[in-house]
Amino acid sequence: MNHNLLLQFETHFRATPDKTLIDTPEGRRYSYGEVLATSQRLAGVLQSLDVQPGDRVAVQVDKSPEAIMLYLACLQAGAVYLPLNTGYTGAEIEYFLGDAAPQLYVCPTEWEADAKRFYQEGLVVHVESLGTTGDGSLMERAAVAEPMTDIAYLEASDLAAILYTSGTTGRSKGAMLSHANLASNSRALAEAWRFTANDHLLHALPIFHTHGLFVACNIVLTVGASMTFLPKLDVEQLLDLMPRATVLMGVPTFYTRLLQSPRLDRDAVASMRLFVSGSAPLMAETHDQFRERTGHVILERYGMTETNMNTSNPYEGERRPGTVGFPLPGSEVRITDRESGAELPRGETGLVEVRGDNVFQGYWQMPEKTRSEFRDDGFFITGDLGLIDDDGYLHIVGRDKDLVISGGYNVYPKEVEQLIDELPGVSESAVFGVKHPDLGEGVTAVIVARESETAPDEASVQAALSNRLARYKQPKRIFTIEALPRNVMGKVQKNELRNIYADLYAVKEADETAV
Ligand code: MLC
Ligand code: AMP
Repeated sequence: MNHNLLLQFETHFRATPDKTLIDTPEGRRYSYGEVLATSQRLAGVLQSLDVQPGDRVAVQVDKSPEAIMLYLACLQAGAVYLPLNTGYTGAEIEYFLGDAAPQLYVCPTEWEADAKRFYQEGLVVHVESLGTTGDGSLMERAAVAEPMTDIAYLEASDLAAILYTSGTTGRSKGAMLSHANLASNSRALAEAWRFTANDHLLHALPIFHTHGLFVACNIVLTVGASMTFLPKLDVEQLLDLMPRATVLMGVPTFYTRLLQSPRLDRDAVASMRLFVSGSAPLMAETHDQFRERTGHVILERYGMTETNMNTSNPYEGERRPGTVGFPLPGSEVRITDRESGAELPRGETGLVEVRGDNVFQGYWQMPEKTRSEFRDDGFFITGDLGLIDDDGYLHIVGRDKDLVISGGYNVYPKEVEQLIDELPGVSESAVFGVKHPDLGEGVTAVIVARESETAPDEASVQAALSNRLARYKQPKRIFTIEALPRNVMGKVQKNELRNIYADLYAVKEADETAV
């Protein structure tokens, strides 16, 4: 049997070729038939560039319908789609390309001349460009390419995608997701959230992460629904488009920002049947305010790049604020003791572990790391801390991993600390998250000067990091302190730092502005 994920979408391409699959706020519209034809030509381009099944195709482009067609082309050709955040800077990109050794790197049109150096440096075999309006060298090639018509024959464990997630050791890890991982999870979600071909999704998330690419797009493609692609979150635009839509998926920042608009009321959401939140904790307060304003109870779910979606609050039944619901069909969740690894009874807090068809194949070229994050019985240790209550709802209560989630993007402090520590005059540093009204957590740093030297000031640290880290990873505020708080074991006490700076980003009552 061919396990290619594309087969899960294929019936809709054939059955409803005239139906709109993707449209854009400026009125561009792509039917299922058009998407199929273009993606088949793009698959033909991949073949002409000698992209073989299993080869990586690194795609670092701005959001566009054509980027989704390229994703579909990779599935068809059996290539491994490797999306990269456009915010990544030179050194970050070089690491990903060096690690994944892609056959092809696709970048925005305006980067193409510069990106040729990756080819010259031997990091990739081909460099092509893709713009947001159907432009770029890749589309020029597609216009004259011979379409690929067959679909690569694949095993369930063959890779569909590699998504890089930053690591606690500072080195990013490529999470390998198979065709069966993605296919099973989108089927489970479509069923759990009652998706049908009549749904229309408002899509304002980036498409280089699990949430915007797999959760959102794969569900739409699985049921033959349609979606509007917004380039990024723009609350007023979202509200303008809402009367045409039935579902919105967002990170918690989407909902806190929507609540700031006086236009958000019951009339504005009259056509909507579902609001989904995930990627970071949704505050119970946001949940309650949203229900009061709109009558809708946001459905919160829990997932990870490595595992796709694990749990969800119920579509029918109580959606409990502050919880992430129950395991999805095909997924198992257990809570274990951090020290002994033994499973804990309901109500007790421990490590969240998951197992199921949704769980990834391991980290690209990191077998040791992969082994250390799995139990012998196949459960994956998420690094999240949680408990299962008496009614079976999972609560995520914290993280065992040193991680900051800012506006739904993960920032691993180690990666930032390593760069700060290299700066002249810096002895050591600590990076941590502080409650932020818009982003959930704001990345914050403290530095300690070398003995009898002066530490660089905030602006110089920010300037030094600006070309080395994506913007969202850069600390919003940086302070110099005498010494890092440590426990008797010498471990830096980030909780203490979080407490000291707890009100740093609090909205000031007087002027209502956030830092
Ligand atoms: C943008 N900026 C951020 C940021 N996003 N800074 C910190 N954290 C963020 N998340 C910076 C920009 O670089 C810019 O800096 C300034 O903030 C304003 O940029 P913007 O482009 O106007 O920001 P905006 O569009 O408002 O973006 C905020 C956001 C966006 C929250 C809407 O970040 C977003 O869409 N996040 C979703 C991330 C996501 O999809 N996560 C899912 C991962 S998958 P300057 O200085 O240049 O002005 C996953 C698994 C799962 O976690 O369970 O889903
Ligand atoms: P990522 O590595 O970007 O996929 O981020 C995954 C992490 O996001 C998880 O391990 C959790 O820490 C966090 N996360 C995702 N969804 C939720 C949620 N609903 N509530 C709390 N944390 C979440």
